[in-house]
Amino acid sequence: MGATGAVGTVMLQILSQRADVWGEIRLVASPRSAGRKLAVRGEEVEVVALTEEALDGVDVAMFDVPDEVAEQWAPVAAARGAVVVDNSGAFRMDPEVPLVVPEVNPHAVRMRSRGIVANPNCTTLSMIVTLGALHAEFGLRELVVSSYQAVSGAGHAGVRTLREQLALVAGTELGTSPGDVRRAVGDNTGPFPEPVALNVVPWAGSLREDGWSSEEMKVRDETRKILGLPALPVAVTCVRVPVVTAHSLTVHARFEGEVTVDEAREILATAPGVVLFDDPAAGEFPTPADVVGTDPTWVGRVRRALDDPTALELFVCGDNLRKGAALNSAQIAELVAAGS
Ligand code: 11C
Repeated sequence: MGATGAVGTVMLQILSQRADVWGEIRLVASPRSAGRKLAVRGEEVEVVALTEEALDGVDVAMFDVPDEVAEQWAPVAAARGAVVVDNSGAFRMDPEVPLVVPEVNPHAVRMRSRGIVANPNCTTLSMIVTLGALHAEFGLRELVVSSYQAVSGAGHAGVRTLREQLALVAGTELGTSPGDVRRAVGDNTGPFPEPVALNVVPWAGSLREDGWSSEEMKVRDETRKILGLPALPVAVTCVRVPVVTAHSLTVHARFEGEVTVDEAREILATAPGVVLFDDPAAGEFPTPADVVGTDPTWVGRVRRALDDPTALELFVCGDNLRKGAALNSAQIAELVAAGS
């Protein structure tokens, strides 16, 4: 579901690249995309419109659609016998819906009394595999993170907006006086509240209580649920940056007792789904430009906090459309297909 969207497009690539455990793959989208042909597993498959009949006979339904579409249609698919793997925010905090990251809490996938399994937000997913590995050894006690989010988190419209704005500012002297970038890109800032080219925007999502954004609340709530730490203190600031794909985060994580960088490096070097890339003397640390298109979470800049021997500082980076969305959904679907 949502085969033609930004995440759906990457999902088709992922389904074509991973071990093929699937029989028929049916591509479903809104009526305006019906009839298009898309390639999956090397074959052209026609997209069909979302109807109840389109869900007949489906074992696993992967949803990459807006919250309101998922809210309406996931229960319909579940009632018709499918296990729904939903990448929207509609069910993530429902106590009867597990929120699953296969490297961290694969057992939770079985607790799906509503027939729905939720996939976390891409910002949470871009750090949680790393944190899960450290938490399993050290016991997480507090988290402070800032995100550096790519525009593709806002879908095709986000990418289009950045490309259009970059074309307007490229090769100019802009960015040297107040408002010059804003005047050059005009009033149409697409899905972002401010120009994103030559800029950073400390906002993602919609306004929640007391000045927090929905994206910040998602990172906090989802991290607590996935790690099974309902009272974990979490402080988050979400920021949009002029990167097409791959979200990054700085992480300050405090643990139960003293930690060492050597221990942390050993955990991260062997954790499934994590690549430790951390040699600042050689100029080696992850950046979105190198991480985009890859599956793992990359981690670098591993340091012990200068003023707290129980805390670590990290920089993590992951492809928000792959592990941040389509890949994690596909991994969950594979767990279901394997009998979990
Ligand atoms: C962004 N993380 O970068 C968001 C997009 O709840 O799945 C994903 C929103 C979600 O804008």
